[in-house]
Amino acid sequence: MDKPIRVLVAKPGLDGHDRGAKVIARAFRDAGMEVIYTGLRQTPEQIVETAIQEDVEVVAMSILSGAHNHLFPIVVNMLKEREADDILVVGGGVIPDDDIPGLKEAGVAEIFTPGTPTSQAIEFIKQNIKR
Ligand code: B12
Repeated sequence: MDKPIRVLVAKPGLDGHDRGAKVIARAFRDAGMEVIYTGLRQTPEQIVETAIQEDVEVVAMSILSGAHNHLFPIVVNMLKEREADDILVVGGGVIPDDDIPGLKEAGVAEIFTPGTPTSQAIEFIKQNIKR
């Protein structure tokens, strides 16, 4: 049997919007993934360090604060610097459609906005992790 997919659900930024992160963490767990949730108010440095220490295959970031154009590229670039860019980075939260192409260009594999069924994110991860 395939080993379970290890995912870090991460909540960067100073805001307290953690419902989406918790919903997504539960959905990933129910789908058989091993999920580590960082908790609120993590810096990009903390997220990257945890991702490497925990040997995850996916970093799944939830951002509702409006700081997505700032935070996603920092995490993607730090993973590159640490030679951990085999980790798939996906994201979700309140992110305007117009910002999504730029985030993908910056290295975020996919963005899941409010109303998207969690099954879509699960399927995307299964299809796109690098094994
Ligand atoms: C509930 C809520 C709050 C609650 C948060 C409670 C909590 N513990 O989470 C409270 C009342 C605390 C709050 C406060 C504030 N909020 Co508020 N809040 C909301 C609201 C109404 C709903 C968010 C929510 O919980 N949705 C339910 C969850 C389940 O959905 P979700 O997070 O979107 O997640 C889904 C998807 O997006 C996706 N997803 C999310 N993350 C991820 C990650 C991955 C990897 C994947 C795959 C998918 C995924 O999957 C989830 C399930 O479908 C939104 C507006 C909105 N309609 O979204 C505003 C909103 C996010 N808040 C906003 C603001 C401005 C604030 C305040 C700054 C207001 C103020 N002036 O005080 C404060 C900040 C306080 C603080 N210190 O954080 C703004 C943000 C603006 C922006 N982004 O530009 C919003 C968008 C409202 C608005 N339209 O202006 N808020």
